[in-house]
Amino acid sequence: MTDFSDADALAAAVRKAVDETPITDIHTHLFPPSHGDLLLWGVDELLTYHYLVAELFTVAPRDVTPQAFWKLPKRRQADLVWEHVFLKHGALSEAARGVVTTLNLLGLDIAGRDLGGIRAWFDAQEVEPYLERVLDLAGIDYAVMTNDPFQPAEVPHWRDGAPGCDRLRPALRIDPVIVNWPAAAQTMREAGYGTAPETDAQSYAEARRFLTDWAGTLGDPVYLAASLPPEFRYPSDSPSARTMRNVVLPTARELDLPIALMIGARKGVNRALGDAGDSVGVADVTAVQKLCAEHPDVKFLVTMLSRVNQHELCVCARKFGNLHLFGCWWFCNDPSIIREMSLQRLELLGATFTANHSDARVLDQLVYKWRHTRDVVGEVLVEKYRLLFAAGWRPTAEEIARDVRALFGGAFCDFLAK
Ligand code: RAT
Ligand code: ZN
Repeated sequence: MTDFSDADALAAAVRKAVDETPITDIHTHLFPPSHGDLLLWGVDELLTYHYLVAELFTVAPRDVTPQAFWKLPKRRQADLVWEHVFLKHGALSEAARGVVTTLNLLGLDIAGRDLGGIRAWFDAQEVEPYLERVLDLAGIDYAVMTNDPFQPAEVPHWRDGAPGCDRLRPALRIDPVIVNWPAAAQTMREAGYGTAPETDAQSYAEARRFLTDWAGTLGDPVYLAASLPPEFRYPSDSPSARTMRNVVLPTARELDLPIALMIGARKGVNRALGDAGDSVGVADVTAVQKLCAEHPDVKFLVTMLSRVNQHELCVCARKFGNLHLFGCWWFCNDPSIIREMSLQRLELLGATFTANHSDARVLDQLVYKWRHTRDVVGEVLVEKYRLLFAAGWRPTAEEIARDVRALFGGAFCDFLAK
C-alpha cells in the first residue's frame, strides 16, 4: 500500500503537511487586546525585543550605554537597534533575520530599508483584526499566554473576569512561589492571604488557596508554570524544593493541572540589560527524574535552556509517561539547535514531544518564529521519512498529517487528555 510513487513525492507531501498543519503555540508572552499596552506589537516592539537589545550592546559604540538606552522613548531605542544591528552590521543573527522574515511575510518592502514607511503601515493597523491576521499568517489555532498574578500590571486586567479571546488561552505563572518565597508571601499577604515570610503549614495552605483562586480567575488555565535556575534541585532542603513539595505539587494535583518547568535560566548576569541580561546554565535532569518518579499522578511539561541538557532530558522522557518535552527554548530557538534537538528527540522519542513554542513577547514575532521552525522541522521530517521509505516503510498521507500535527501541538493535546 502506498500513497507515494517515490521518495521525492513523499518529501513533497511532508513539506506540504508541515506548511499547512495548524500549530498550537504552547508558551508565549502575548496578551489579549483587553490587556491594553501589555500586548506588544509593531515594528518598534520587534526591534526592541530583548534578544536584539542584547545584540545592540555587542555592536554599538561605547557611548551608547544601557543606562542611556533605557531612558529613551521606544522609537529612539528602536532607531538605535536599526542603525547599529541592521544597517552598520549584518542582520545575520536569528533575532535580526526574524524581523526581516516577519516584515517580508507581512508584505512590507524590507529591502527598501524604509523604517519610516514601515512605521506608517503599522500606525494604520487596528489591534484586534491585526491579532487575527498574525495568528492566521503564522497558522496558529491558539497560543498559550503567561499570566502572572505576581505582576502588578497584569492583575487589574482580570478584575472583570476572563477576557473572551478564544485564540489566547491562559497559563498560571508562579515563579516567585518557588524561587523567592519572601516576595511571593508579601504579594499574597497584600492580596489578603495569610502567608508569612517564614514557611509554615499555614502559609503553604494559604499559598495553595491563592493559586487555586487565581486558577479560577483565569478561567481554565492550561498549566501552572515556572522558570527555574540551573541550581534547582529536587528533592532537597532548599526553600524551592519545599514550596514545590508543599504548594505547587498539591495544587497541581488538586486542580488536575500539569506543571510546566523551564529550567536553566541564570537571571540577571548583566542587570543593566534588564530582560536582555539573563543567561544560561547547565541544569540537573535528576530533579525532573525524581519529580516524575515520586509523583506519577502529576504531569510535567519540561524544557531546558542549556543545549548540554538535551540528550539526558530526552532519555528521561523515555522513562516517564508523565513527562512531556516541549520547545527549543530561548537560546536554543536557533535553526542549528532546533535541527539538532528535533532529530535527537525524534530518534529517542518518536513524535511524542512538542517541537517548539514561540516564546513570542511581541505578537508579530509569531510570523517568523513559526516560519523558521516550520522550515527546519520540515527538513528534519523529510530526512526521517526518506530513511523510512528507503527501509521499506510506506507512510500514508494521513499518517504524515498525524505525525506533523503531533509535533506542532497534537502530542501536547494528547498528553493533556491522557
Ligand atoms: O524567552 C524569553 O523571552 C525569556 O525572556 C523568558 O521569557 C522565558 O521564556 C520565560 O518565560 O521565563
Ligand atoms: Zn517565556
